[in-house]
Amino acid sequence: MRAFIIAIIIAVSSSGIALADSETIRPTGAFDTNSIWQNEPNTYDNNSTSFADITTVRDGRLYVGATGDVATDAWDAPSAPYTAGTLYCTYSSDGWSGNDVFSVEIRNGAANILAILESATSSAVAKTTKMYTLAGGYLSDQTDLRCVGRLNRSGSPDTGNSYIYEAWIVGNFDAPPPEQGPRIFGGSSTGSFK
Ligand SMILES: [Ca+2]
Ligand SMILES: [Ca+2]
Repeated sequence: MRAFIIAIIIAVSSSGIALADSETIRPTGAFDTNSIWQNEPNTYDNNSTSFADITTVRDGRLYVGATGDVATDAWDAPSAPYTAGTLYCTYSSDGWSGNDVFSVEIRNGAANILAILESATSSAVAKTTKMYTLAGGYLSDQTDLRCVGRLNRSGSPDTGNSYIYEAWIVGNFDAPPPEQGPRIFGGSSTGSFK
C-alpha cells in the first residue's frame, strides 16, 4: 500500500499537473475618509462579532481594504491569481433619522463602484453577509477591492448607527506542482520509509 501511494505521489509530482488549493485573505487596513468611524481594525480581525461603527454623523466612507488613502491596497498577499474567488462583507444598521442614509458598496482603488450590496436606506438593516464574485482582472488583482460602508448625512436630526463587522476574500487557485517532490525520499527525513 505504501509503495502504491508513493508511486502516485511521484506520478503527480512529475506530471506537471497543477493542484487545486484555496485560501482566505483579509484586509490589513481600513481608510476612514472623513473620520466618522471608530474601531476600524475590527473590520478585519477574523471575529464576526467585533465591528467598526459611526461616532460622528457626517458624510463619510470606510474603505475596508485600503490604508492612508483610497488607492493604497491593504490586504494579505494572495498566493497566486485566482481561478475563482468571492469577497464577503458583513454589516448591519440600526437605521437613521429620515434624512440620513447608509449604504454598502464594493469599490476598487479608483473609488469606482463595482457593486451595491446595500442600497442607500434610512431603515434598519439586520446583520447580514453579502458576497461579491471576483471576475475578470480582479481574479489576479484581488487587493484592488474594497468593501465600503457609506453614510450620507443631511440636516438634523442625526440619530442612528451602522456597523461593519468583517470583510474577507476566499479564493481558489492552481498551486504549482511540487517541483522537488521525488527528492523528499532521499533525505534524512525518509527514515520511516526504509
Ligand atoms: Ca470583526
Ligand atoms: Ca440627519
